[in-house]
Amino acid sequence: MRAPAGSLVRYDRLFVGGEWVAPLDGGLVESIDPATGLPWAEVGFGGPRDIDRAVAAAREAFEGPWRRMPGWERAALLRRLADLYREHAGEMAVLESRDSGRAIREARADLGAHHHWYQWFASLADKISGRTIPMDDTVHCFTTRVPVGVVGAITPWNAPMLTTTWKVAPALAAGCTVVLKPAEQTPVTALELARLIEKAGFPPGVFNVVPGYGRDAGARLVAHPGVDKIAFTGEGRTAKTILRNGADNLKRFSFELGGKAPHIIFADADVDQAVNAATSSAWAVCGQSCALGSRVLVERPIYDRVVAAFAERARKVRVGMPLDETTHMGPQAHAEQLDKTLSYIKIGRSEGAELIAGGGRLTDGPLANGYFVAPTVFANVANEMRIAREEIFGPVAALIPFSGEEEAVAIANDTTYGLTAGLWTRDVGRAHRVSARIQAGIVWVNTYRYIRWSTPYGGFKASGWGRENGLEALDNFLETRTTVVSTTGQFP
Ligand code: TXE
Repeated sequence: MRAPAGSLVRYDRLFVGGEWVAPLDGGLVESIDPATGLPWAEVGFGGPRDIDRAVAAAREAFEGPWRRMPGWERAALLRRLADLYREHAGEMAVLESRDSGRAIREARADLGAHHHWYQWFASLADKISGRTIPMDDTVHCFTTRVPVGVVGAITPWNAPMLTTTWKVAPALAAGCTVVLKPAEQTPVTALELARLIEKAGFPPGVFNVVPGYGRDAGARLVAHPGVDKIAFTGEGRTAKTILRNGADNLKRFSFELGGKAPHIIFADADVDQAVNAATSSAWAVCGQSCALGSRVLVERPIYDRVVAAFAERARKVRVGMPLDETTHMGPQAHAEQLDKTLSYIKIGRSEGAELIAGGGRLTDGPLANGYFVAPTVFANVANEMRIAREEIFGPVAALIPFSGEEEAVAIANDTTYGLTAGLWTRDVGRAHRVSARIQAGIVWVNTYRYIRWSTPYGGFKASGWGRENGLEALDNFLETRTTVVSTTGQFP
């Protein structure tokens, strides 16, 4: 499955029905290392016929061994997977770093925590239960929670394994089977996950991976009548296409889409802490995360101080090769994202925002051919500007001044998105008052991007449908069946 092919690492097989198979459609596609702009791996991409086989395998497993397996046995398999994941997280972090350009220390910290998701959802797998419903003494009414069926998981390239883990752990815990279609730019770690699932001893067909393009493999998965549910992370526009294409059999959908999070810093905050959080969240994952506080709202009395601190921090970020242990920030994950980020930097300038740090591509020395962008800070941004309204997905912070709570809330909510938000204040009353008015799925107060397996995560408004993580994540993969049994045998 994984073999050196000249200077390229080759992953030429798909994982379908518990076997490593050559694609029927498609063929080998080069995966580009965004730090060099050169291919580093060759990956077998599947197409519609491969999706068809994977869905058939997932259906067979769902109707057969997986449906019959008691929750405690599913839990044991998930625990075994958690142990294997922990063991291999270091190697997988290196592969994710090569494929997506994430700095190795960030990738290692991220992947090093994923086993907790498998452990935590394992602990829920044998506790999925319904309720008894009071009606009257002629009937006994109860509900059962049953798996939704075959899940098509479609993931993006910015945090390939995190977005996969957030879907696969609850889906398997709920008793669903999965066909995973990873992003075309970052397919490698999904195949490594399949190796771990195989090693853990899951029945064939419970988990399948078909790397491929969105327009053929992804589109077929979405339209396939044998798929009961699509769990997707990616762009809002893609989500709308998916909704239309998957409408025929009225599949279930959960969507985790973009964000343009307000990170609000009041003048009474611990400004140093707030700046630490706001700057690190502006540039983490090279700006390519939906959770980042890309709109930094700063109360006027401390505005100049925060602007100066941002500029200073931006200059200190060590941008470099992803596998270098000292690197803070790697390149953009692929060439289109590089172009997108650079184009927004141009837009910000033309809109009249004040560029106070960064502002372009970095091409010095070893960075010459990679997709590196300098950490960029715009001050005096108005919320009407495109750089404050549209998701850039690059290391670009927009600093917006405000006066008082009312204006902070108005600006924070003046967006089509509603995924995450942050606020910094020492006033406990204000913390509760303001956070209660923010239209976002998660609001962090005096902290930021603090997420665990148990924390429900998902968007209001155009940021998505449903919640990942937490007990709520299981709802994505379960149906409720109500049973009413007559105790008298009499009708009515
Ligand atoms: O995402 P797409 P793209 C945002 C971010 C970024 C922009 C574009 O702003 O700059 O989206 O990224 C699959 N049927 N986010 O174009 O297209 C595709 O193969 C089925 C935010 O790469 O949404 C990949 O596996 N599947 C986001 C996945 O969808 C299709 C993370 C995501 O790709 C498909 C990523 C189709 N018709 C980007 N078309 C976040 N929420 O964090 C594509 N795909």
